[in-house]
Amino acid sequence: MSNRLVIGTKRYSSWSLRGWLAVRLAGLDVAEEVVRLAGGGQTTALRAISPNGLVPYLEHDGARVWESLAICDYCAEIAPGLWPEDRIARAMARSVAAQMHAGFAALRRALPMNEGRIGRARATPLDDAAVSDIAAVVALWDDCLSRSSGPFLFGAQFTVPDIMFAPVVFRFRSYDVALSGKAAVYRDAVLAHPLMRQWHAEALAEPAEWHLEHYETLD
Ligand SMILES: N[C@@H](CCC(=O)N[C@@H](CS)C(=O)NCC(=O)O)C(=O)O
Repeated sequence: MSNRLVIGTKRYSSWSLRGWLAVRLAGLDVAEEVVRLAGGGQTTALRAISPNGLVPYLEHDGARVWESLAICDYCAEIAPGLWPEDRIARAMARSVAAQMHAGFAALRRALPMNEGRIGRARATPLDDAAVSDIAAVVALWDDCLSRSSGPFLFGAQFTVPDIMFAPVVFRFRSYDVALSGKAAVYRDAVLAHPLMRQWHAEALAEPAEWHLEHYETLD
């Protein structure tokens, strides 16, 4: 078994971004394999690679790990700073990360990640469920940030909750979702992180043939 992290098209693959951030922050020495996504779960090549037929997927020193949150947890065994040290803060961080992993489906549906799109709001009004998801995310961030020394959700380190929300930050920039106060400062800190900048640059460098019309024409 090789040491590798398999991810999808960087322009669109929000779950891949989470796995990649965890692996990079933990400093795992793995080869990166990017699979061109067909969209809508139609990337048949993935079925022969990962047990859930999805990316991200990690092989590391004999371990096989799939599901982004499991990859975060695996990386945190190697780099414990990926979770807050304090037990009570860690309990909250785990809950926040799990809430993002399991939820906010309406937001994800209405604002799919597209790193080629910057600052263009959806012309079609967002449905109530998406608006309510955005408000819930901002409330959750505000709650964490009110207890955090900043700039991230649980202090100075980029931890798993920040990883889980990183694609949401990209989406808020792409679709020009207005933020203010602590949430806006947090968004800017996440966008300024060197790994976020690297992912964005690499997404823009992908071949134009990889672009999916559905996401590029969303209005
Ligand atoms: N719950 C999974 C979701 C993974 C997922 O949906 N990945 C998408 C890419 S963002 C995928 O592999 N899609 C396959 C496809 O589009 O064919 C996780 O947390 O890793």
